[in-house]
Amino acid sequence: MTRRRAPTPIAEGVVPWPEELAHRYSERGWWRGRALGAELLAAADDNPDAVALVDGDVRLTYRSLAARADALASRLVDDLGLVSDDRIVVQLPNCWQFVVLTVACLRAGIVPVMALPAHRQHELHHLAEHSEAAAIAVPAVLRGFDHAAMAQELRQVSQTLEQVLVVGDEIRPGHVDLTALCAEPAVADAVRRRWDIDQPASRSVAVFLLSGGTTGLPKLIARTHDDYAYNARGSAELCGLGPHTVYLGTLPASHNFPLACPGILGTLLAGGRVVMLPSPEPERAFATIAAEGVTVATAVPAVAQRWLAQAADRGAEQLATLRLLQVGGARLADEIARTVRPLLGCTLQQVFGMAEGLVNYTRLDDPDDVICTTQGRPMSDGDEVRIVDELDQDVPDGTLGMLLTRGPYTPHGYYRAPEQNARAFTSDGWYRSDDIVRRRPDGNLVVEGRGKDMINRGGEKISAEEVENLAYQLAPPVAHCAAVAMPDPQLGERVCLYAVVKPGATLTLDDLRGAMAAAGVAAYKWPERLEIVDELRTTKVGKIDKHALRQDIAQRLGAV
Ligand code: OOB
Repeated sequence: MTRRRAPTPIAEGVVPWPEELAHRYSERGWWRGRALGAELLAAADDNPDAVALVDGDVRLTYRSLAARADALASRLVDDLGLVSDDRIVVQLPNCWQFVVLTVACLRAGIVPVMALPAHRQHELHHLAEHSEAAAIAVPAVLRGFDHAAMAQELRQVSQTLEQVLVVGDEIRPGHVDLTALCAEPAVADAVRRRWDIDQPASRSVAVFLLSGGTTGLPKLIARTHDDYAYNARGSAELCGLGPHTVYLGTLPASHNFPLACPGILGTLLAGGRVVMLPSPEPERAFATIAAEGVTVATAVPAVAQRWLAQAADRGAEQLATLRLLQVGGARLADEIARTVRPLLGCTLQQVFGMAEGLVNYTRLDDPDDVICTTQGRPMSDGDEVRIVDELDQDVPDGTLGMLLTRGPYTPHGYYRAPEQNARAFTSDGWYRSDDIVRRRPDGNLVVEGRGKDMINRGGEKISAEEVENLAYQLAPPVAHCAAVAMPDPQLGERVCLYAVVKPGATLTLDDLRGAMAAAGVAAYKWPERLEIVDELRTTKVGKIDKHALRQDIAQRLGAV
């Protein structure tokens, strides 16, 4: 018998699906009414001795992963005082502890807030405050940066953060050694039974993902057990994952793509093996693919391009087991898509997804034309997609328009964000992705641009508004400014800031970047070029003409 703990399954600030849709999603079997942790444990029961997780020398069987996750869930609650629906900001690199912690949270109904390793005080402070997090999990030191010290500072200024969990060799007094907390329990049965009985409600929040963002700071997307389990399971089925699958994600694990599309969670639900690697650097990735017999890998276009260059230079012998390379997060150029099979010897799958829900995939048996020139079609029959003009009127197939979507794994609003929700969702719950797409007669979507004011730096989404706000706050010489995407051969886009400075003042790119560094802003958001101008031209309605600025910088760079 399952005891439901949460008095109300939907936490305050979370926008639920209307009951009528929820009913339909359950009836169709997309929502199974089970906690995601229970689904993962069921997969573990089917394959207890199979290796579930590999990280360097660490290899955990499904039995061990399940026991450690349940034990960690108990320790988080009993030793650290966390309770169901508490939030924990998770900022870990791709390591085995990330997976054990995520599964533990899913078992205990503690909600991970999926931060990125590149985030710094500025972003993490906001995430911790907005989610009222009780704990944060960080690496001790990563790429020379002392995350434990940063977490300590965050705790000092936070009203809610109590526990700092650290992965690393040296743990400071007052911090918790997460690796020790992930140890196998002496008696696995007892912890297992505890969390089998005491399960989170399936409609409660399983994880908070971060929106790519067009507003000042990232918004939180509450993904429920029902919806996120379907996201991962449906994607795993579509990609043909099974016990034979060896999965390598090269993006940070907390991103929706490597986490659940089908990613780590989809692979585990299918009984496959997940290989954690902290960096997508080609030499090491290729060696890992060879050593572990990786069959499915995920990359953003910028990483895929580096792998293609490596294969062109040195051959692809090490990729003999690789059957599928998923590429998404930003537009992959058709010419590059066409080189994947010849150079890497595997099938390409284009993935056009969003943390807000909807994920489109090209299918494994699609003709080359579809795989190389489209971004695929929705994962589920329950996904509804509309392509509309400025008046929200549907446009015919083949015509460019904005994508609106609704479905069994696309929530109807951001967490605690009524104002943004009024803009980003229609009154009947469709999410406005603001991507400019066209639908081909065969149903596949082609991403042709975007209406939103965002910079997509190799898959890392940067809100132009956030960069502008930071420039105003941190660089006093700035009178007016506009952040725009400048074209880049490696990353697709980088941040360029146009600025008008106050009379007599000066500003250099180094000043600006230095100020952002000092304020603890994640480095991927720092402008990489500064254009000082006399004025910023405006459109007829008085908005800064960003289209003209984008054209201007492309021209200056000789990209058009
Ligand atoms: C993925 O998720 P987010 O939340 O980081 O970013 C979503 C946005 C989309 O709205 C679109 O603007 C862009 O990223 N995008 C693509 C794309 N995939 C994402 N633009 C063009 N072509 C693509 N293939 O990026 C994400 C989430 C799940 C799976 C895959 C990607």
